[in-house]
Amino acid sequence: MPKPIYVLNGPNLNRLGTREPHIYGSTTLAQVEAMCREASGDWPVVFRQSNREYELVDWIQEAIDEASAVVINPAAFTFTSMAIMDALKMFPGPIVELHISNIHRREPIYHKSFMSPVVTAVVAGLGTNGYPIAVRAVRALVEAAPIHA
Ligand code: CA2
Repeated sequence: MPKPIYVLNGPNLNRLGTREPHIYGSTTLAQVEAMCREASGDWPVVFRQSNREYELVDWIQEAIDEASAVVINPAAFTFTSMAIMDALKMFPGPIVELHISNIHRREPIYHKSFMSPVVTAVVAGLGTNGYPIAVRAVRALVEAAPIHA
C-alpha cells in the first residue's frame, strides 16, 4: 500500500461553497474531498482543514513520516506564515501549493506567497478542479520517483 497523499486546507476553507461563489465557486469542501479521493484512485488520501496555523504545521510534520506527497491550500497563511513555509521545507516528497483563485490576478496583497519558493509546483486559478488535478500530478511524480511511496 503506498503512503497517502495529504491534502491540507487552511483557514476559512471549511466555509467553501457558502460565500463569494464568483471567486471560489459553489463546491463545498466535502465535495472537494470526494473529488480528491476519486482522483487518487487506489492511493489513500488524508484530507484535513484547520483554521489554526500550529495544526497545519503539526500535520506537515506528520506528513514527513507518513505521506508520499502533500497538496496544500494554505489560504490566508500563504501570505503570512514562515512557520508553514519552514515545515514544508522539511518535507522530502513533492508538494503542490494550490489556490482555487488565480492569486496573481487579484489585489497586490495576494501576490507574494511565502510557500511558492519551497514547493514543487503551484496550481492557481482552476477553481476547485485544481484539487483533483494536483492529486493526479503528485501521484504521477511519486510513481516516477518512488523513493517516498
Ligand atoms: O484561492 C484560494 O484558494 C485562496 O488560497 C483562498 C484564500 C485566500 O486568502 C487566498 O488568497 C487564495 C481564502 C479562503 C477563504 O475561504 C473561503 C470561505 C468561504 C468561501 C470561499 C472561500
